[in-house]
Amino acid sequence: MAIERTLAIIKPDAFGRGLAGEIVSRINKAGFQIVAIKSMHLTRKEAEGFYAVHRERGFFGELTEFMSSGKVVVLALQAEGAILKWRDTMGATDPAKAAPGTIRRDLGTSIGNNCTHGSDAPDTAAFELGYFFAGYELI
Ligand code: 3AN
Repeated sequence: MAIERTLAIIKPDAFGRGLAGEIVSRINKAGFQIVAIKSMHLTRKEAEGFYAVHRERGFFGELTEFMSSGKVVVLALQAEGAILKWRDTMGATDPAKAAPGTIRRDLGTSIGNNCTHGSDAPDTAAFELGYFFAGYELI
């Protein structure tokens, strides 16, 4: 399998509950290399730009309000098959449907407050990594 990079976000619900350290620890244990990491507080416009692909969906307003409601941690993760591997580590979007042992099942509280984000394909990973990190930060 090819070495890939993916964009992970520790969302405001997890950061606000003091779970950033626990989630970074799970990232390490799962075997990802953390290429870059930073904490930031997104503006509404920055959240809307990130989730532009979802702008027609009914939950867009709720999602962008939530993502700009507090600090997040954004990470560039690298591993063999990193995109699928991180989605497997997070679990299904709805914590109630996620497999036991996944981040969303263990720590998430609802489909909106599901602790983490992960890119879903190579093209979205490229867009999302470039949205938050400059080229020199990803060396
Ligand atoms: P994923 O993040 O698992 O790829 P998507 O792409 O379907 O899930 O949705 C993007 C984000 O929008 C999710 N991480 C989730 O927090 C939020 N979301 C999805 N569906 C809903 C919903 N029905 N109500 C509120 N938020 C939602």
